[in-house]
Amino acid sequence: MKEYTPAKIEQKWQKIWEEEKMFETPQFSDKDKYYVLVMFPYPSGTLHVGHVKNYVIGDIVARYKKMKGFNVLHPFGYDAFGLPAENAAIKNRIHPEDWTLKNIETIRNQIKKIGISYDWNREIKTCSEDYYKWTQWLFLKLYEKGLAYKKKGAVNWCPSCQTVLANEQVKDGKCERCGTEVTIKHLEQWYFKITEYAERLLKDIEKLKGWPEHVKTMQKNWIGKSVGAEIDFPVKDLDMKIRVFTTRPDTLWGVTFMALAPESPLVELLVTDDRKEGLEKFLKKVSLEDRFKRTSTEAEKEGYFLGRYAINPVNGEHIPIYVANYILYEYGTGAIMAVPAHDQRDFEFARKYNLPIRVVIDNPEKHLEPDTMNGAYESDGIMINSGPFDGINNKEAIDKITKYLEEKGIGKKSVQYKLRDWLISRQRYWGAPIPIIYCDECGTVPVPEKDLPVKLPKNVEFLPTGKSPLLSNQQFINTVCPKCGKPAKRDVDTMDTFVDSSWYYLRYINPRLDDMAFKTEDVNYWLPVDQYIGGVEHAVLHLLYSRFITKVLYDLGYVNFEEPFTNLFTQGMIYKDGWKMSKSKGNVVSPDDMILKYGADTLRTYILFMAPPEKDAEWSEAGIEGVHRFLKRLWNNFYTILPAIKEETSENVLVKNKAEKELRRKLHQSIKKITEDIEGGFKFNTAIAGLMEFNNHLSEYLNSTPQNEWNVPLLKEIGENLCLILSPFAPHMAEEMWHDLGKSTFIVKENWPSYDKNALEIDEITIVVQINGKVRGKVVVPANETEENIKKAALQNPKIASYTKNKQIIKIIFVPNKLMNIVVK
Ligand code: ANZ
Ligand code: ZN
Repeated sequence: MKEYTPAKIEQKWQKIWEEEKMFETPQFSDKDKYYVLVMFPYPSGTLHVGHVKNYVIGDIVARYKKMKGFNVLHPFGYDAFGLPAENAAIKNRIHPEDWTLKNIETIRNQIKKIGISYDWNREIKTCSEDYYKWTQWLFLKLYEKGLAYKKKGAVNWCPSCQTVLANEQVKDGKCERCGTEVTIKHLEQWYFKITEYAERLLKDIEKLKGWPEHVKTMQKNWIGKSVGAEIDFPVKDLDMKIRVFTTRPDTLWGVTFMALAPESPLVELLVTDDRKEGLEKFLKKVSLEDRFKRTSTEAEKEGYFLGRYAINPVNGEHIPIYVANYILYEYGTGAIMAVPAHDQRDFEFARKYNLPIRVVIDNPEKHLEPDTMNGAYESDGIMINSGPFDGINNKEAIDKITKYLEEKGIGKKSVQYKLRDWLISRQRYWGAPIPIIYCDECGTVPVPEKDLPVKLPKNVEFLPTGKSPLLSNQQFINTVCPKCGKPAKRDVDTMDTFVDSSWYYLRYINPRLDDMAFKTEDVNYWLPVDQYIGGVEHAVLHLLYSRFITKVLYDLGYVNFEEPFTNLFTQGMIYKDGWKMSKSKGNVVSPDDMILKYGADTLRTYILFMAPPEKDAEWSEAGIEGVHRFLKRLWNNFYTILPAIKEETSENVLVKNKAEKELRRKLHQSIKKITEDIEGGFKFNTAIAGLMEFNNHLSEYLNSTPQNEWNVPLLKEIGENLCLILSPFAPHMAEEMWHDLGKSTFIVKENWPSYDKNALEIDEITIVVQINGKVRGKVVVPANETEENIKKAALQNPKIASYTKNKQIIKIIFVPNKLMNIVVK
């Protein structure tokens, strides 16, 4: 019998598929389109099996959808700019470009050996000129629309990466990439006005029916919408008002002090002369504190009295004004009305500085007394001490008071978002230059589209110094003004790589187009992406930016859809020895090694069999060996029956006995199960388990049936269908078997099989019988037997009868087709 030699057959079919252009996607077709997209990798080294999981999942979907008759687009590329490449290049004393291109070479070869069905003609690299030219074009489009702007402000600075970071790149006060504590610098930077899209980005989350709930929740929280009111508090003795933002206008009568952010310019204006010196000291102290720690809920609340009072506009009370470390300058108005009785932060502050606490919302269950409270009462209740609003529910009061403030001209309804504008400039080398020129005469001038790309020069000293490396290249900086022709200077910053990846899914549609980023007509045919697959680490950053850019392009009339990704699947990670696979942990498993040892088909099948694909899973050598043995058994079964079925011409399958009927039923049950597992949400592990189970039935049949009694038409039906349902998981092996059957077509061009409903019918079923929850026997009954008759059969069964003898039957629990539990006393 033919031996299973993965190394030989895998290389053979990969070569043939390539020659036959098997996975090239026509731009248009009569078929329905299906766009499968996997998140493209940073080429920052070689791939380990954890990365590969993403691509294998995508490949199952792509191959399956092809067989279901779709025109499938399944492209691949590289997120090739960025800091990892630059840092590694510095470490290895090699140019980032050389380093990146070398890695891309390696990764491409690694992936080709896995047999992923990519259309390699559409491969893109974000670092190539013909790509970043269009990233720069995108920047210009945003600039024209007033959505790209420069401003000076407090920005996140990573001292180790030596560059600014977007808010989204800061996790718990640390650089998302290197873990270094982020500091604050005051710098002039470029931003994209994502805040202008906050409401739409939030509202359209509802449309994302095919996204995991947790990802949608993370986006909602990141956008962070708060509805409340802005209220003006006049300052005593000064002609000035302080505006606050509050989500709780219902607590306005309970305000006992006010607090400003240390960065607020109002602080200097308000402080009385005798308090100036103390203020200096306080501000200095705060400036040394970490901003993220300072404003966290656990942090010690601290403040300083400015010597000044504000007037509560609803009751005329004088309230002291403080500057406090827990107030953020960038949120709301940078100032708050403090209500210690109902806000925990204010409560802690009031206790520390001996400020009054006044309850204005009473707990309906137990009357609140400020002196005995040991924390703020933040729940709902009944309004008290609140003038005309006493006695009503505080929830109701929120709207009423807001209206009241609007009528009196003291305040107005206000909506705030936590989302900040997207800081996109970076003081690093390896990225797309910002296409802007500064001219003494004309000011800020965008580079005209015809002059794109602004090429990233190769000859640059890129060691991080905190300044843009492009500053070191005079040839790059010095240019002429496109408007007036006088000498001018280029912007020396590069764009955040998240700009590159915010639109790459569009470029795959027209990857080689050189006079446009993409064709609207083509993109409108292919998008939105039907299935996006990637890591949950991008739940906010990349996915939010892509949604934003799509909406901008929609508004500009370049695309006719507002959301780029209809369905999103987030895969789990692969662990080894209890740790997430990573080079630094030294626990990576290389796909190349696994392919050498077991073959790509085994690797693919094992990765999917390990666990449900959305779950994290632990790599196990025994596990992959087990899967390899399964494929070998399947192969052996196939080649055992091959000589017989190859000769068989009849398509007419008749089953003559119970064993044949059962085997055919199992086949069609497996087709049904595998189809439903794939369609019904990526249940690849159970689909593979279904294949294994079927293979066991086949072995059983072959072992118990002499060859001259084989039902050959049935085995032929099995042989053909096995190839088809195996093919998304182990495509090389399936293709080899398919061709050995004498087929001249390629399996991915075949139709996915449908199951025969009639074959699924069962004649007899086995019911497990329990007595008081313990299994005591079985009864075999006709498939559609009534519950009553099954009970009778069970109770008459001698073995069961011996357990029920002289006992009282209390009740009988019946699970149809499975189980009967007789409860006795
Ligand atoms: C009075 C009040 C009473 C408040 C009360 C809360 C409870 P979210 O939901 O996060 O939007 N706040 C406003 N601006 C702030 C800033 N820049 N820095 C720190 N805190 C700020 O929170 C809104 C609430 O956070 C606002 O409502 C304000 O405190 C505070 F019983 O006003 B509240
Ligand atoms: Zn000029």
